[in-house]
Amino acid sequence: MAAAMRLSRWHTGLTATNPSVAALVVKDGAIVGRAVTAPGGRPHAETQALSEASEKARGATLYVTLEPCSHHGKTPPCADAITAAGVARVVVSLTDPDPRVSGRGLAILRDASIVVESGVLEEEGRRTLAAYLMRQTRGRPRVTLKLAVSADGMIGRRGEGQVAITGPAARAQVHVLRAEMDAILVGIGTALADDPQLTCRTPGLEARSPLRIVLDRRMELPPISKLVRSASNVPVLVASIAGPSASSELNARRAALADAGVGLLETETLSTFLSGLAVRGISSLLVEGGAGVVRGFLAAGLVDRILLFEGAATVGEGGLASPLTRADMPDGFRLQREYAFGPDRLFDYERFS
Ligand code: AOF
Ligand code: ZN
Repeated sequence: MAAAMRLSRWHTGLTATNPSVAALVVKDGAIVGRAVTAPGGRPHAETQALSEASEKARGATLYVTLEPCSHHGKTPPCADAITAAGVARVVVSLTDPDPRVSGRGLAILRDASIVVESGVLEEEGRRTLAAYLMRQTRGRPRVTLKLAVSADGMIGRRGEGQVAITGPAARAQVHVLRAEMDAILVGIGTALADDPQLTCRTPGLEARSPLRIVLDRRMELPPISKLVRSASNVPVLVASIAGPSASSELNARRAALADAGVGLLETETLSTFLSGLAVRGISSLLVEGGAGVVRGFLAAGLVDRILLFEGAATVGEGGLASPLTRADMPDGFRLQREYAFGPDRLFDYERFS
């Protein structure tokens, strides 16, 4: 199961609207089939692992990180495929909270006289599939806040675009983080000041860029911005929360963005915005700033994880104070892990409440 968990993480961020599930078929102590949910979500892990195992699946044990599905979706139920293949025993980490499954997958297997064990490495399963579980049980994505704070507590300099707070190793880590996410978000202030691309540029992982979202009440994202110009390659969504009432200018900007291939989402609150993302199958969201957006998510209690990079560099004169430092973490957040990237450090906090 530990090996399956590692495999599950391989495709994290690539399988929306599905979770990244892994399956291993083991026969006489050897792995004879091995698979993870395919990019885009289908085929599911089990059917691929079973087809690799072929005849060897008969009498074998199947390890799978999530309960096999029981519903007829875009593919037939995995539980039926497992039964048909003659698997003798199935070991599962988590039961599936999807209301279409939710215990029915395990019941199909037991009814076919397959030995079923579930709850194996359940804690690790919860961590591995945390984003999917959040979307299924709370109807919103799991929100991770990422901040880079200088040694003197600043996140940038007034009137300047991107200011180097951390070095190349920490920045490379941010790109890997983007690859694991379904979506990434910045506010319009940051989009205008920095003209960012928000893609994953880690060599070999370029195809794993998440959906890029700009919170932009008045839909002011310029058609000449890097984001809009690349929207046909990597999708962009402009989201307006409690935007102004319709005007001809607003309509013109809305039409220009839509013409450029940018998706539009208009909602009334941060919370309905997040449920709108969940409906679109987004399970994980990385919030990268700026300060106003960070404060908004924190004030609404809609942050689950905080990744705080502490840079060795100082900003000095004209610095913009960080909305958050290690000294003033909101209630409920606990430090889980700590890393060093060259001279910079990363503190990983998770919310427990
Ligand atoms: C599995 N194995 O590898 C995955 C599963 O849209 P569909 O038909 O693909 O169904 C999506 C649901 O399938 C999803 O909500 C979850 O319950 C399950 N994901 N199930 O047996 C897999 N990725
Ligand atoms: Zn399935």
